[in-house]
Amino acid sequence: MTVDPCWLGTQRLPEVTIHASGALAQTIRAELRQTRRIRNDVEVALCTLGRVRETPLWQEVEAALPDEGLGAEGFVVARRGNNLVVAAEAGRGLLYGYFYVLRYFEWMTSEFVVVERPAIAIRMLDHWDNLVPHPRMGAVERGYSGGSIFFRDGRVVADLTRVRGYARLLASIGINAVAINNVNVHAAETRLITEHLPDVSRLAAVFREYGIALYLSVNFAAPMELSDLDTADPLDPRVIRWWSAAVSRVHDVVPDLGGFVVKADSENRPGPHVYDRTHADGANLLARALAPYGGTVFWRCFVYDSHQDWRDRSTDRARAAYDHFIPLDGRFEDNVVLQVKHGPLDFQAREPVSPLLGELQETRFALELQVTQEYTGQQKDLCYLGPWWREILQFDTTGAGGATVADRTKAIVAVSNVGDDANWTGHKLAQSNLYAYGRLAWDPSADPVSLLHEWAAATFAMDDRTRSELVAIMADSWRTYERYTAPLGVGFMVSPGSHYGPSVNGYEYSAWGTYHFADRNGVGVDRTVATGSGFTGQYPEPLAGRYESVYTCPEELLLFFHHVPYDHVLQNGRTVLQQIYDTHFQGYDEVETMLTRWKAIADRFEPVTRENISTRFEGQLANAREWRDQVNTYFYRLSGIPDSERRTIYH
Ligand code: GCW
Repeated sequence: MTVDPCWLGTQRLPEVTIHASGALAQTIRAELRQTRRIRNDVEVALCTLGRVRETPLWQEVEAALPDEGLGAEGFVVARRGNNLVVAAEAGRGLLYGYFYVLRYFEWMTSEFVVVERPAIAIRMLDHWDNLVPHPRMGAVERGYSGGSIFFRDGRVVADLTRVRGYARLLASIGINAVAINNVNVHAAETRLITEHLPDVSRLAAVFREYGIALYLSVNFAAPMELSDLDTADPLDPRVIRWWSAAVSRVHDVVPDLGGFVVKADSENRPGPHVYDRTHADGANLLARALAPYGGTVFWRCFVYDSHQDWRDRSTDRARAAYDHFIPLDGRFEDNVVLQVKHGPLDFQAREPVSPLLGELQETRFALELQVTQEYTGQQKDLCYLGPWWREILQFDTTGAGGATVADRTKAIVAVSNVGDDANWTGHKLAQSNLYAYGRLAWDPSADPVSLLHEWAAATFAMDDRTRSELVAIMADSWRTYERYTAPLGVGFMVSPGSHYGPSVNGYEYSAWGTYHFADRNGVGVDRTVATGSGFTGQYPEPLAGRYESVYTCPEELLLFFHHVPYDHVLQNGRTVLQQIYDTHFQGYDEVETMLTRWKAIADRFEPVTRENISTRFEGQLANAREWRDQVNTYFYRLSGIPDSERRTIYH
């Protein structure tokens, strides 16, 4: 199998000299051996600051150093005459500086000096990979790109070439942490911290070469599953001792372990609630065990009642994360990071930003995104998520010109979309989501469309016009996807279980707390303080008031916050029902246009790519058609109100 080099396939550099030592300098040397050369007059030098005077541009570099220093990951790039110098404090900064030059070399033609430092300290990818394929979820839960690149047949793979390839891709976009196994930790994966440790250490060694820290998802009930303890109570001294011994064993083989990721008391996973203890008790147990080694616990806030009775209108899943965690704010150890999904529900194509991200004051937290397209087309449909993530990162959590999510978050995590398919991500163009995630994690102000250009230029050898056309096809695909799926922020009209394709009422009477409440008069979830679940009250003013009123609520979130009659009139003068029809017709038409435009450039791509993308676009068109017609028919039948433009709605 020829493995796709993704965005590391086309770049070229002239000769480079390295004035640095250490493991990561070795990695750069190895990288250079794989990089194609160009003949060029420019002399590139990479150096640590201690040796910057060995380079011709030391004065430029020293003058550019910020007062606070470059930190472990920052770097300076300076260009003058025929010299180009990259300088960093140490290995990781140098590695990122190297990839920066690789990415932009062709454009670095004039004199300049830049200083780069990541905006967010921990930039992580979480894998939902299973050591043993799960009977329903397979090798990778919500994975759409084949099997796991880490595990096969209940073991860590013997040949780590693919893992090394992954580590380079991640380092090239600035990722510095990876959690290798599913947060749903089943029996086999529980043993990653015992019998599989030698293999875990092999994986850690590969990631270490690229400056990436390895994390493990752990099972809160591990003490019971792996020893004869009959409890996992976080305050029980035996449990405390068990975890500290367990962590010490892990550290014997992975001395630089990043830490643990934990999903507890969530979707049937064990946790501290079983013992009437709090999430703080649970997280602190693991945090204290990890502290002597500098490790961190990522404790997920995806906690809600997954056994809800649909008849019960007093419970609102959207409230759950805030209700569970705000009362505990400040009660977590310093090495706990609360991991918060970007929206209050679950990675839908449109949701408001979780109020926890603005309201946690005393506890470190991480924003959690989903690169794997569980609810956004499963890498069958094209859905470039850069614009969505950028919107989330730039969301003003105060509603009044205050701190954005990017300003507040101490870490950023996303569920990986990578599997062992030859092209890593199933849909070739879904590579762009992985790329954009890394780049936005480094620089949350980056423009998502520029990132697409960057990605496309590095991925495909093609002329500027073709590239611009490809970018144009992709740039708005998230909004297209939003249009043909669940309307106006209502979410969860997906097929239960698989989460691909429409099933308008699929979740309406389920236990998962995800309802749209459509009836003959209207649709949407009343989450107001005045008459609904009170979720809007979790936001500070003026956000709370903005969401509370149907007149000021952002329209793309209208049905998330309000139950409105079908004839409610929107700002564009159209009724809600007409808007539902319009967006569904429009979404489908846009997919058709994407396909037509793609066909016009497809023959400029090599056959494997052409075939991959063409097939998926055909599938996307069928999917969009199904969404359009099911959603439109559903609302037409319920309301009896026809489309004002008399387009086809099946009766
Ligand atoms: O969206 C849901 C997914 C589950 C996942 C869960 C989570 C790993 O459907 O498959 O479990 O989120 O984030 O924990």
